[in-house]
Amino acid sequence: MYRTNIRFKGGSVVAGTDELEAPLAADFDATIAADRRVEPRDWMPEAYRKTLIRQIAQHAHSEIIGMQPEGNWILRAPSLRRKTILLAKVQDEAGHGMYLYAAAETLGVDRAELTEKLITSKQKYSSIFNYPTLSYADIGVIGWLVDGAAICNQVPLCRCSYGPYARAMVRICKEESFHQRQGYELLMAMMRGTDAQREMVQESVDRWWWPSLMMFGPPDADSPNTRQSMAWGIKRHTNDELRQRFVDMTVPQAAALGVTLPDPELRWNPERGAHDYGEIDWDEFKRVIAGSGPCNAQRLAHRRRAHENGAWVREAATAYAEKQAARAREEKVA
Ligand code: BYC
Repeated sequence: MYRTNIRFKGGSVVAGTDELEAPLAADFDATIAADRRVEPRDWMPEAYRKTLIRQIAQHAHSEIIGMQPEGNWILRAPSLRRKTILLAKVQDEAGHGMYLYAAAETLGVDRAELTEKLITSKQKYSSIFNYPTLSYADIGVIGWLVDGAAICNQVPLCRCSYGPYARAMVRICKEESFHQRQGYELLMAMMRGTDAQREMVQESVDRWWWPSLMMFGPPDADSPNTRQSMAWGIKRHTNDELRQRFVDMTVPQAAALGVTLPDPELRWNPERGAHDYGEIDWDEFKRVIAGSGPCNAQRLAHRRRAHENGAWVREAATAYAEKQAARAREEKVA
């Protein structure tokens, strides 16, 4: 049973709970407290289900929209080897989207419904994919920084309290790690190349660094969902904790690569045992997630077009399924 009228506060049942459902709610609380997984057939509070649908759908949409900036370079990748690598990566992102839509469907929503919400801007996707890919170095930098940020954010989701999401994340994280390494390898090759190639890498890092930090979401003080999502074991760390982990992980990688991260305030703080970094432009983040980033309109128009162009495939698949079902019924009668 998915739906309930039980009212929850901070993960616990409060007055007004239907007496029949109270034991189910207590079971749910016990599952979360013992750090066990909640499965699709288990009872769950409506707010938990809604939070998961929101996050998993947004995650799935990000994977699908995320194919566009990289897809932009498939035809222009400089060698057959680089083209096949990029093709495989973009195809992996499509796969991630499919695992995630399938995980969302276990919560009682339909993928078609989620796609409709994406193309009508009722659901979000990651801010990062609203920036353009202007040079081939962007392909390496997306692998290194964007997939790197994704890994920091997503590895803890392998321990998410909702089973289907956690299991989907295990495979996704393995593939994302591979993506990050291919990005770093691409950048190392460019850094060993000409001055022009090195400049191209630096220029790309300058454009992607701050948007990569924004991927982790608003600062903890302005994150309306974190507290409850952590109480439910959906999120395991706050946005700022993960952002800090990413900065600390990336600084030595940048040094090994020979690029400068575009933040004059970035330095090691021995007292905190972590890097301090400059102020993120949260107005830019708000603009981008509100739909006014550099590529929002283009990304959604492209996705809408692809959906419309795919209508005949959906119709044909539905007709085929109906035909198969009718045939199966006839065989049963005979
Ligand atoms: N972009 O209370 P908060 C990938 C929204 S795919 C847009 O902190 P929450 C890849 C947030 O939704 C990367 N919106 O929220 C693919 C909320 O608005 P709503 C995608 C953002 O959910 C292809 C509001 O701001 N990864 O890596 O607790 C190629 C307040 O935020 C963003 C995931 O989706 C943002 N960056 O925490 C390469 C990971 N940040 O929904 C790579 C799964 C926040 O209330 N998701 N918002 O209207 C998460 O871990 C969490 O949802 C977030 C946000 C940390 C992103």
